[in-house]
Amino acid sequence: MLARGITLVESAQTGRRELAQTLLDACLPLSGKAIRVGISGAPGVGKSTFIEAFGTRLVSSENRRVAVLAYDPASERTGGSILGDKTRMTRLARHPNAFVRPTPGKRRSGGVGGATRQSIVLCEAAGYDTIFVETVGSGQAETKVSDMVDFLMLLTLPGSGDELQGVKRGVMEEADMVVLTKEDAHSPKAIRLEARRMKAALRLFPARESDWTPSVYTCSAQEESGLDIISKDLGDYEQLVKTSGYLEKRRRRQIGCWLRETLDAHLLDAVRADPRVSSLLAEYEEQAARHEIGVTEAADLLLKAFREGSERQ
Ligand SMILES: Nc1nc2c(ncn2[C@@H]2O[C@H](COP(=O)(O)OP(=O)(O)OP(=O)(O)O)[C@@H](O)[C@H]2O)c(=O)[nH]1
Ligand SMILES: [Mg+2]
Repeated sequence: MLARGITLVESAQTGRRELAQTLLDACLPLSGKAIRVGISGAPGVGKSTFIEAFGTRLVSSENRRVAVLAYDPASERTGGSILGDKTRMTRLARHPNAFVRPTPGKRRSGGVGGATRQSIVLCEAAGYDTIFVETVGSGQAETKVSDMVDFLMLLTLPGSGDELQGVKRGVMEEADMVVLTKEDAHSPKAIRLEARRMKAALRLFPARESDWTPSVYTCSAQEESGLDIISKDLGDYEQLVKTSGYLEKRRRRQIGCWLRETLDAHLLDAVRADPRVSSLLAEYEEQAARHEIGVTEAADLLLKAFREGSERQ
């Protein structure tokens, strides 16, 4: 049922939008009690394997109910969503207290799925208390996931510290924890060095509004080592932000963000669906290609046509 609900909210067809809205409205009052954890990191760093190991631990020894929303770039080409991440989380997916949902990467926006927020609401209403959102792991828009989660975990590997500029820096600034994974596959020295580097890099950022100081941990998802402290740290964070009121504040801000994004999307849909705009668009495209009209001017004229059309309605 949950999987079907998520498919419904993901479906962009206007006919189903109303039904999706009805479902969401029913689920919203039941949501909000879970801890929402974003897992980001470069492609292949080990995000899915980590979620499999960590999630399995949470369901089997901490009695938690875990839902995973994974965005799988591999299935983008085929449009299929079953292989890829699900095959990497077989153990977790089979557990009665876990739910694993892979979504083809093509539906993503900014490293996460277009309907991630809605899917989180549905998972919470279904009784899951820990939600993992695995990002696609590339692009600067990846930091967008921090607009949807309570806690952002950045996975990294020894030797990847050189690319601390740009994208990774942006994610690091948002990260509430940095985890060096695959420690079984690297020398203890390389791990220590990288951990020191990460700690030094984290110290350069200003203090968090949450008053939380991100730590750097090392683990191996394959050998299931180092997971205890990660779980404890996550619990400490949850406790801190719940008592301080930061969690509520962050979520309130996220709802504002959600509203603005939805408005943008609806506006775009409305403009693109406008028959006047679409007929003029082809015309202006031609003219702009021949340099007979500037792109900015053409866009302004299209908006004007849209406004006039809406006023007459
Ligand atoms: N040795 C070792 N290998 C690991 C570990 N974790 C993951 N791997 C391997 O690293 C590869 C990539 O792991 P994934 O979990 O698929 O990585 P990912 O970040 O989810 O990848 P994408 O979703 O494709 O970006 C796989 O071959 C894993 O078996 C680990 O702790 N130790
Ligand atoms: Mg993955």
